[in-house]
Amino acid sequence: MGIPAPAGSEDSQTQGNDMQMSGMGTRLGLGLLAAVTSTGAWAQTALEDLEMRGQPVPGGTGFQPPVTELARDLQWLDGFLLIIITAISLFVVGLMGWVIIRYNAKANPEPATFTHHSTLEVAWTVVPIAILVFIGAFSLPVLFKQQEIPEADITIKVTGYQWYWGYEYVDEGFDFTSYMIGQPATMATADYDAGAMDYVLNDAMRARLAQAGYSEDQWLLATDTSVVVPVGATVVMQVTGGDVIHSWTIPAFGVKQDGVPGRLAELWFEAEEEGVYFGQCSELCGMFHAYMPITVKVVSQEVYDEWLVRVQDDSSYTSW
Ligand SMILES: [Cu+2]
Repeated sequence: MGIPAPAGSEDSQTQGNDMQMSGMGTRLGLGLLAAVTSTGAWAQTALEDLEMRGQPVPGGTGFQPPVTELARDLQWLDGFLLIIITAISLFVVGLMGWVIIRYNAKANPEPATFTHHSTLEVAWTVVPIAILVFIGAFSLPVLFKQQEIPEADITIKVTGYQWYWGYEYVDEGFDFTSYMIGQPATMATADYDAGAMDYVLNDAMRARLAQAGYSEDQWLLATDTSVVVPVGATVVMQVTGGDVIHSWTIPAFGVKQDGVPGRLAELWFEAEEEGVYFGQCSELCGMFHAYMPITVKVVSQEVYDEWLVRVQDDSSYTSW
């Protein structure tokens, strides 16, 4: 049973493909140019040209724009619950107001003497149960969708350490660590010579961020290496902890999972748009808990394939 396509949808589809094609052409051109000017910089250039999408914005109060079905579901559920909560709050406040005005000692000097009202008591038990069952009918499917882990295209094991992340591409058989830019492990002697200090944002640190393709806006979010995944792929992350409990999350993907030492938990996502997405460790794990952010780069399949080859061939290829 197909839903009839709205008129004109085919046109916009074609237009969309054209735009995609020309975008790919430009990228291919840039890639070739980069390959000619600097051997081996293709994947890196493609990775650095990505749009910064999943990050906090000044004055932002809501959610980050969702890029997975899970995140869209979560945000929809949040709005849905807000409506129910608002209605209940207004009802309770109204009820209290009515009692205060109508039944105070002055307005109602002769109080009633009854102490029970069976119909009312049944109602205030049954109605909240009905509301909870109604909410559950919408929230449980969202929960199950997160927790039923699908067949993976890519499996990545992530381990939280004090205070950085370790990633292992399980099927490809390679692993790497990921530190916040500004953490001592990411700083070279040249950076210190230029005036950089650990965990301090100054001009030298701005230069260090720029060198990795970031700006001041990504300070405390950008990492030296990132998780790279192709757009549209089903990615399963196996989350654990190497010392204490950490928590891996990307808000724009609608995923968050505690990494508990000795246990292997799973989460999954299917990112729909290319870009750079950030998250932060979300379980208080010690002194530098605030300095172990997460960077995920969602790229085209071609860029991902290229990146895979480079990262496996060249162990010194660590900046991405
Ligand atoms: Cu942590």
